[in-house]
Amino acid sequence: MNRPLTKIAALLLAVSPAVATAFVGGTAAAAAPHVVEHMRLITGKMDGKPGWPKITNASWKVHKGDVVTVQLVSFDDGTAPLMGQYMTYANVKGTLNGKELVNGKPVANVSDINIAHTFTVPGLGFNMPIPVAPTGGHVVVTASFVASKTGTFVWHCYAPCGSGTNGMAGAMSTMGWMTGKVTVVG
Ligand SMILES: [Cu+2]
Repeated sequence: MNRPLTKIAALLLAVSPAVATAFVGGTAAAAAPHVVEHMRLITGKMDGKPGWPKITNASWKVHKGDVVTVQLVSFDDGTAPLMGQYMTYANVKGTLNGKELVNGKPVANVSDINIAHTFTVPGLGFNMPIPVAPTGGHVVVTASFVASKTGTFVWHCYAPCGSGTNGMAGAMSTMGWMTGKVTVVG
């Protein structure tokens, strides 16, 4: 019986070390898989729909237990300071060390006046404030979290970057622009 088991284990190891360890009941705990999600935030001018800033990929899927690093490159040079109850999203929340990297520099918050957007996943307690990019340039924001539970979690931008009287319509309320889904599977 040993031989076939070894063969299957080797095959599983090639596919997924974590699964193989679980299957074989290995003594050494496998390191949590680390995945990187690359996102781009482009302006309405860039995507041909003025007034409609957009985050791509708006939806992605990870596995429970993954250490997920979100790397968002924003080209938006316009600010949209947070208002009222949403001002709390100027603070970084739910990341591995309580911070995010802005162009490689660790910060725990972004001053409200410099906020352009947020990438917020309330169901996972995760929030990345996105500062304004320099005109004609970009800003790179990076933060990591552990996908601790399964489910489909809608993310929102809480900066009023859309249209309408309070900036919460248009892109802000349209799936694929300033809202999307993070799916965590078992
Ligand atoms: Cu936004």
